[in-house]
Amino acid sequence: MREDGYIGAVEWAVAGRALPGQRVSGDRSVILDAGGGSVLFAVLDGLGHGSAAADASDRAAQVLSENRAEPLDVLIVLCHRAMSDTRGAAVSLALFDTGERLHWLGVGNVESRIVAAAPGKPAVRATALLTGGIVGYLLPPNLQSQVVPVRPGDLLLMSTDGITSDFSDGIDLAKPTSEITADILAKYAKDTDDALVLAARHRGHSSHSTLAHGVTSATHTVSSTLHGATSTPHSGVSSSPGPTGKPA
Ligand SMILES: [Mn+2]
Repeated sequence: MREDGYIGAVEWAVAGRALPGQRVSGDRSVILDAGGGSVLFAVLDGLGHGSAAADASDRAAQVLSENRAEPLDVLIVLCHRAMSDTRGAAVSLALFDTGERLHWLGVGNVESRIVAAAPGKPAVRATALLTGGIVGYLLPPNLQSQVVPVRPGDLLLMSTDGITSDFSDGIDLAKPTSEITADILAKYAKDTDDALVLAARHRGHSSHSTLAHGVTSATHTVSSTLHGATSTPHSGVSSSPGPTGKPA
């Protein structure tokens, strides 16, 4: 599966595929014009794989589409309520606003990061703080989105755990996002799970694109605490999703 396009000044692309041997992937992406010049991206990984996982992801995609102007924490709660009779899913949201900021919030093991030009080779400038849990089954008690400044050309990458975590090493930022996502899928998809990667970058607002942001934004490391919960929701699924936290 490959898709790409533009919404306003934001260029995006997605590449994904089902677990080898399966027809249906439980991984989904959602790309929405959220109004007022902002663009909302979501990457969803329905628990497990196959059609039941896809049902969970489809439900979340529908809720996001119907409520796209709501704040990110509200969107997670709305998805959670609507998905209570599904397997549940990992859900990560990222919103480019009109002020060259990115808002992001994730529950479960979908990674989001910003890759930016740096001396030598591109570097990961920020990583979304993920909270453990499963949307539709168990939400962490405090959902709070983070805000990171983005400069024109910075690349947002969101990936399900069917993509190995070290994929950002060899990225060529000069390439279109459609080539970047296709390359990542080809080189870093695991044989044991559905896989999906989304890339997006803000091309800048014409009148503001020369404004420089400091490179001092906090670089958050992925931390997956469930705030005290140590149960193992759903069979075999760790409540502390690390790089290998959630089995296929
Ligand atoms: Mn997965």
